[in-house]
Amino acid sequence: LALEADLRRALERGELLVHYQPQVSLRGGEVVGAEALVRWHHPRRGMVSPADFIPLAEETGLIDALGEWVLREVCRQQRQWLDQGLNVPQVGVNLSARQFRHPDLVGLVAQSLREQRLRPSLLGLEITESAAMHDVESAIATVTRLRSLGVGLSLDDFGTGYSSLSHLKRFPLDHLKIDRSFVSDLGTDPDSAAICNAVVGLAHSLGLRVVAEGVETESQMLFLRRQRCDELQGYLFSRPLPAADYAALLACGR
Ligand code: G
Ligand code: G
Ligand code: MN
Ligand code: NA
Repeated sequence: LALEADLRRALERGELLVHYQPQVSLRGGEVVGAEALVRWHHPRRGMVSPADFIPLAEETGLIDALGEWVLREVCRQQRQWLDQGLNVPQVGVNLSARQFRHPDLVGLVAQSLREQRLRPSLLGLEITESAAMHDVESAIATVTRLRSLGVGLSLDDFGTGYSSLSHLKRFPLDHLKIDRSFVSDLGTDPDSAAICNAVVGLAHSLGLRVVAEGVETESQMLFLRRQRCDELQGYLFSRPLPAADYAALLACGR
């Protein structure tokens, strides 16, 4: 497959980059974090969406090298911003199911932090609900080891998998991210409103903060604020931004 060979070379050729989507507090409106989202600037195809190449990378095993690159790149970038005097919040990195099961994940995360002398709380990791619930006992063990490094841990795409509450409360997480499918249906589907409401209540009862993803409209934002959701991420506030634009946003918010 042409795309697979291309992706293999993309890493070496520096065609991958990371965009940063800000997350803002629903109370004060300040930027409290960001999600790192990888982008591939292909020399002929133009921008290739991660929705197209992440699944390919998972199937072929390239995700290990790609994921390692993203992790290192985010740590390098956070260090550079710190050295420039920017007051940076945590950046969350997505882990695919295969990365999450990798036997040396904890070592890689620890090494990436150490290399850049980065405070662990400046890095977050997002694991999907389905990856977490696949092999629950070993997933809890992995999250517990990651957490003891001091990094943030979010459960991503929450509401789309099948978390049992008794399992959920054994994961030492700090954020739940409400899947954007529920947010986008807020105005039209009463079930989605009920689900958002239930997720916020559940998260708070477990001591977790809630991020709503994919917030695009003012009315979604107002609804989520009334429901006491903590943070929002979505086009309403900002698209994922190139690193320089995200840094400029942080700088003007100081
Ligand atoms: O930006 P969006 O189109 O940006 O991303 C599409 C999908 O790709 C999302 O499900 C997102 O979680 C995933 N994704 C984006 N960046 C990364 C990454 O660095 N690693 C992994 N594993 N998934 C990512
Ligand atoms: O699977 P994950 O939750 O990591 O994916 C994040 C995805 O959501 C990325 O593809 C990102 O570009 C996308 N995204 C972020 N904000 C919005 C939004 O407001 N609307 C839509 N439709 N997608 C969004
Ligand atoms: Mn995510
Ligand atoms: Na998500």
